[in-house]
Amino acid sequence: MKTVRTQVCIIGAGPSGLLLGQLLHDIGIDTIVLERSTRAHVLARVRAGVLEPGTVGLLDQVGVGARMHTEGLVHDGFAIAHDGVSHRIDLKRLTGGKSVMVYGQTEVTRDLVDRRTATGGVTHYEAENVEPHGFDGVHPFVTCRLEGEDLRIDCEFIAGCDGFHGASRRAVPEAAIRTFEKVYPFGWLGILADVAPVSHELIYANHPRGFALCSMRSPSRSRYYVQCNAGDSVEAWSDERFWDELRRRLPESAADAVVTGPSFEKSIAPLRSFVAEPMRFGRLFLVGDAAHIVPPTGAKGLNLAASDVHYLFEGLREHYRDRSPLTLDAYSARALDRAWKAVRFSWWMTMMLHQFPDRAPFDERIHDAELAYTLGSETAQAALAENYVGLPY
Ligand code: FAS
Ligand code: PHB
Repeated sequence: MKTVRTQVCIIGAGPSGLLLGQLLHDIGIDTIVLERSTRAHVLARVRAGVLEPGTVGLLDQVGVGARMHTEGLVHDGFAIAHDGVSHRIDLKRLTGGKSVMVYGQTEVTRDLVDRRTATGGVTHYEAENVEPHGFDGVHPFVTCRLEGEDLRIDCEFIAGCDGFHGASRRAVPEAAIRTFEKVYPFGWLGILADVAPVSHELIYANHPRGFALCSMRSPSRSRYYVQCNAGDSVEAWSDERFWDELRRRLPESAADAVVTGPSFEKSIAPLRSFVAEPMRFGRLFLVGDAAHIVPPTGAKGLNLAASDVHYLFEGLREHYRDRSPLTLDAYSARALDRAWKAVRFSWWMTMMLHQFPDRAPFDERIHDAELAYTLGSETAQAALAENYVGLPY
């Protein structure tokens, strides 16, 4: 078996892996990224759309902010539609000047892939049977199969950036890890269409027929979602059915303004909340979706991955620069503290804005009161805004 060596082996070339790899590369720490899929598959993923200021700052830090600041859309607020009325949440005023950046995860990933290539970072795509080993000792290594050859990568640390279905969390002994999960009884059916967005800001709609979200990728490309049944299939949703259902769930003025057109991407995402504790196992660190999943209602998934990367990067930089273990030792607690607050916010937004078919009458009234209080209270909206733009790192 061929053996190579690096300082940090990163499993997964999604946003977590690529952002961590670039941060480390930029301070001279050697990394190898192993990705199961093809580069084209990674770049074809649609997924998230809203970046917190903290995420924007990290992308600037690794030199991939130019296209984001040119093509991205700065949003100072968004609307919550309920009972035919649209209520604007003024993020900028309620947070003392913070905004969010609307810039698709697809573009973030492309920018990071291009940056890694330009700076000579090593990424192996189509790596098969990737497995972390020896991370409970001081000589961890990763094995995989690359172009038909078995490869061993000796390293000092392993970053498990391989998402919810990756190999890293699976490699942890069952007795060493504790997981928490809530599966929601519905999914999000999302489309992309090259039509002008219905509004210049996002609209989160709560309607008796179900949740809907009006988002975008540019002034000429819209991203829409409707809540659908958990077992629904994309085949059951023609464009016509989608546009009709979306308009039924929006206030009349918005529904009348929807520009329809052919979708070129249509997919259903299941919704779950999931957290694995701890996020460190000796020399293996779980990062991003490998450690936690949130329903996309709060636009937290990608942004949580970014704050995990920030904490892990700080720890690795201190290890290599100052030979101190303190920040690495604090990684799991710091990341989980912020993650659980984002899991709570995403759960709260999901409970408040979706229809739950079997909700008990008492819970229905509590839901109505939650929404009425939030839409009627400046204090409640300030708390919502603080979480939406992202809690401090
Ligand atoms: P990712 O899953 O993005 O990346 C993990 C990478 O590891 C992938 O490239 C995968 O191919 C690779 N990998 C997996 N197993 C491997 C193995 N064994 N060996 C090597 N590589 C392996 N977030 C939002 O904020 N808003 C949204 O609207 C939203 N929509 C989403 C829709 C879907 C269908 C999904 C799945 C997620 C969505 N998310 C959304 C969350 C999403 O954006 C994630 O939070 C984000 O991709 C996290 O990035 P990573 O941690 O890098 O994980
Ligand atoms: C998106 O544009 O894909 C998006 C925006 C906000 C969310 C979820 C998804 O909360």
